[in-house]
Amino acid sequence: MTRMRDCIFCRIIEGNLPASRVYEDETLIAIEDVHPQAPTHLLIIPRQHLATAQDFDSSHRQLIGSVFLAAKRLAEERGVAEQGYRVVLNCNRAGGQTVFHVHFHLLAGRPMRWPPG
Ligand code: DGP
Repeated sequence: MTRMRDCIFCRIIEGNLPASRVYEDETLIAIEDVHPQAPTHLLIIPRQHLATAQDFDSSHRQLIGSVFLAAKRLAEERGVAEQGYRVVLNCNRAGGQTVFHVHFHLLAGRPMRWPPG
């Protein structure tokens, strides 16, 4: 699978940069966010290097579905499914994206405001 040498998340996926892994399978990993914005803040990261959500195409349908099923399971494991959680994808700069390897935030453990900032 394509890896980007200068990509933080590719390095974490390869095991060359430490991270607290909470889940992994053949298509994705989930880690604790290093700057948590909620009591539960996990990052669900596809193993395949895609810079942004704009790189998704129809070949990624199964991958995208796997992300949401992983989010559901992780929320259950964390005991936050019933109280509620949020799954966020930031796309490009104005969307709040800072790491250009596509990833989904799973946030929970506090009330989520709307609209988001
Ligand atoms: P975004 O702004 O959507 O691109 O989110 C990037 C997130 O990645 C941000 O919440 C902080 C987190 N992050 C950045 N570098 C690292 C790292 O080296 N390790 C971990 N665990 N999280 C990181």
